[in-house]
This record gives sequence, structure tokens and C-alpha cells, in this order.
Amino acid sequence: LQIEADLRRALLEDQITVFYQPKVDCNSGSVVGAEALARWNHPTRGLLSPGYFIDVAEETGLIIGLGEIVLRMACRQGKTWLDEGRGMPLAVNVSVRQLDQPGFTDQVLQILKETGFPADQLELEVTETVAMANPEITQSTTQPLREAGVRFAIDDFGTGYSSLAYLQKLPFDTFKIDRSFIWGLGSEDSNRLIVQTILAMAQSLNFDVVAEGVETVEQQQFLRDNGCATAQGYLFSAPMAADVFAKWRDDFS
Ligand code: G
Ligand code: G
Ligand code: MN
Ligand code: NA
Repeated sequence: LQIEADLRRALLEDQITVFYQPKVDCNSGSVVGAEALARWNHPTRGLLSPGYFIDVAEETGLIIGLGEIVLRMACRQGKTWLDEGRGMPLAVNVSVRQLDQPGFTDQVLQILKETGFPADQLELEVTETVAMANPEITQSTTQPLREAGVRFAIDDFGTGYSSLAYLQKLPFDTFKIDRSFIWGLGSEDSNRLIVQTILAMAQSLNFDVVAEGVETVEQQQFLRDNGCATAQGYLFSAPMAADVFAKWRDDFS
């Protein structure tokens, strides 16, 4: 497969870069963190989004090396911002292929040590299906990291099949409500009810909540009025290169 060979080379030749999308306080509008998102700076096709390569990376196992690169870059950037007095928590996506690696926990701790990024400023996002698929692996992998201060988020929440009883036992701190529920918020009653239910549940189970894919002021208002602390989406900004993010943040605040 050409794309596999190209991606393999991309990992070796520093063609992977990281964009940052702000997370914003629903009430005050201030920036409270950012999600790191992989980009492939392809030599002939330009800047590619994960939609073009994450599936191939997952299927070939290249996601393990890619994930390590993204985590290291994000922690390095986070430390730089911290040293500049612009520190903030960063979230990094983690694939099940990474979580299944026996060395994953040590790798994360090593990257934190090497970069000097504080563990309590790092959040790892794991998709809901993955989080639920193997609770024992999830538990044993996450525990030492949580003890170090790393936080865990369930990504794309609401698209999987979490049961309430189960959720309480999972070692997660945050729900990220999937954007498919946010889009209907202006008009669709069923999505309003679903989002209100997720927010109420998060509150009673003591989870933080981030709404993804927020694109309109109406959606932000609905979320704020229903107790959602944090939002992310094109209303605030699309993901940006690190230098663009830093400038955007200076202008924004
Ligand atoms: O940035 P964009 O919206 O195109 O990202 C699309 C999807 O790719 C997101 O759902 C995100 O979780 C995933 N993704 C982005 N960067 C990474 C990464 O570094 N590792 C993993 N495993 N997934 C990523
Ligand atoms: O990990 P996650 O599935 O949350 O990935 C975030 C991805 O979603 C990013 O690649 C980003 O480009 C995309 N995204 C972020 N905000 C919005 C939004 O408001 N609308 C849409 N359509 N996509 C978004
Ligand atoms: Mn994510
Ligand atoms: Na994701």
C-alpha cells in the first residue's frame, strides 16, 4: 500500500506535526486548555488531516509510533508555553493499539520526565468504545498514570454503549460529548434531552464535561445554561499550528 509506505517514511522524516484546538470555558469564554491533533505534512499533497491516515495507521500499527511522536511534541510544546508563562493543560488522543502496548505507561512517564511537562497538565483522550472494550487493561494501564496526576477523558462520549453502573467504575475524569449530539442542539428536541441527560449524569457521577463540535452561539448558550463547563469547536477556533495558536490566544484574551 503506497500510503502505508509513505506514512512509514513520514514518521522517520519528521513529516508529522501537531495542531492545537482550544478548549474554552462556557461561561467566561476564556481558554482553559487545548487538544493536540496530528497532522501529516505530506511532501506532495500538503497538510493532511487524520481522516486521511488514522485508519491506515491503526490497521498497520503505525499509530503506535505516530502516537508517541504526537505525545512527545505536545508535551514539549506544553513545556515551552509553561516556561513562557502561557501554561495550560493539553489533551492528547490515544489509540487502543497504544494502550495495549505493555510499555505504554512507562513511555508516557518517560516522555513527561524528558520534556518536563507536568503530569497533572496532561489529559489522555480514549474513545468510548475502547474505554469499554477491556476494562482490566484500561484499569492497569491508567492507574500508575493517574497516580502521577495524568487525567483521562472518554472521547466521542454517547456513541458507544456505556452503562451507568460501569461508568462509575471506569478510571476516567472527563466525558467529551460527541459532536453529533451538539449539532442538533439548536433544533432537535431529542438531542437536547440527550445532552441534558449526559450533563446531569456527569454531574452526579462527578465527571468533568467537554462538549465537542460547538459551532454556534446558541449551542454554547444551551450548554452553559445546562451546566456544561467547557466547550470546543469551530465557534471558538479550528485546530491551529502551535505558533498560530499562541498568537490567537494572545489576541483572544
Ligand atoms: O483533527 P481532526 O478533526 O481531523 O481529527 C480527526 C480525528 O483523528 C479525531 O477524532 C481525533 O481523535 C483523531 N486524532 C487526531 N490526532 C490523533 C492522534 O494523535 N492519535 C490518535 N489516535 N487519534 C488522533
Ligand atoms: O478527537 P476528536 O474526535 O474530538 O477530534 C477533534 C476533531 O474534530 C478535529 O480534527 C477537528 O478538526 C474536528 N472538529 C473540531 N471542532 C469541530 C467543529 O466545531 N465542527 C466540526 N465539524 N469538526 C470539528
Ligand atoms: Mn479527541
Ligand atoms: Na478521537
